[in-house]
Amino acid sequence: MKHQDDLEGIQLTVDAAAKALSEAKRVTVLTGAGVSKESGIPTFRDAQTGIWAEFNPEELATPEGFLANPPLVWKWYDFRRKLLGDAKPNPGHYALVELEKYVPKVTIVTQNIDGLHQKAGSSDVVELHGSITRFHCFDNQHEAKDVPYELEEPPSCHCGSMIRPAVVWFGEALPSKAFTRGVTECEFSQVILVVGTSALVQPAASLPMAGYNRGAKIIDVNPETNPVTQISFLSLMGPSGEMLPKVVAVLAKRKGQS
Ligand code: BV8
Repeated sequence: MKHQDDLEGIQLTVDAAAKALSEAKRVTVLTGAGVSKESGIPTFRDAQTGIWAEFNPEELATPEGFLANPPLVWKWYDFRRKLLGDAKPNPGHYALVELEKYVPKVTIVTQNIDGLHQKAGSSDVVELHGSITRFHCFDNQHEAKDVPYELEEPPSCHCGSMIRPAVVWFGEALPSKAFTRGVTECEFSQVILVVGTSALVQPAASLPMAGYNRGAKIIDVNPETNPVTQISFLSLMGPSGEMLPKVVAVLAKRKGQS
């Protein structure tokens, strides 16, 4: 029966993923927008709903887009910050926290700007693309605190420059400390979990290969195939909120704890 085979196939893959993780001393988890989907946050490309449907996110999320129309880009981020609202971590985020009980060193390297890994309790989170809940000024990166919602346009910094979200826009370099950490963690991990990313955005998408070239086992967790699938040791083809808890449950049994 096809369905039965599918379930048996998934269980075999889950068991193999748990075995690889049980033998690892160091695991890096590279996450994208898909890991937050089950928290009700649309993925980067799905986010364009309602009045934003006519805009290309890759144009809004640029310094040029911001300078061309500061109120528009400011309101787009306000809309997305409100989408975050009281979004909560989902079972996928929590499974990555529990993973820390069974693997000596777990590092989350995320492309997400929603802060949900930290909210769930992951102890080591590297933010490659910054955070939608932090702000600094455009010209001098002066930090701005307590920025209210519902402003019609970006507020000004004490230095006179416009305030912007502390995220990395297209065409902007990633924070060198964060990216270097991401590369190092991947290069020294025995297993790299790649969770919920279309693996299209560079240089974040190059991280799994950095580990693969050093012999890391790549485990892909995504309902769809993506560029990482072809270098994956295993592919868990399903939602991370379902797949990750299954893997960690088997890992817990293997480690004799529940
Ligand atoms: C750089 C913050 C150079 C902002 C983001 C032309 C001009 C300029 C640059 C370029 C160019 N061509 C290429 C580039 C490079 C560019 C790039 O990669 N472009 C892509 C589009 C080709 N990269 C850059 O510009 C980077 N900077 O190159 O600088 C430089 C160097 C030195 C000095 C100066 C400059 C900066 C890239 C960072 C951009 N900022 N975010 C914001 O969010 O507003 S990227 C943004 O998009 C997200 O952070 C995320 O990284 C990305 C979306 O990717 P995903 O997270 O993967 O989300 P996506 O929706 O794509 O996929 C979701 C996946 O989840 C899917 O696979 C789906 O199947 C899966 N899924 C769905 N449900 C579930 C699930 N998985 C699991 N469970 C589920 N339930």
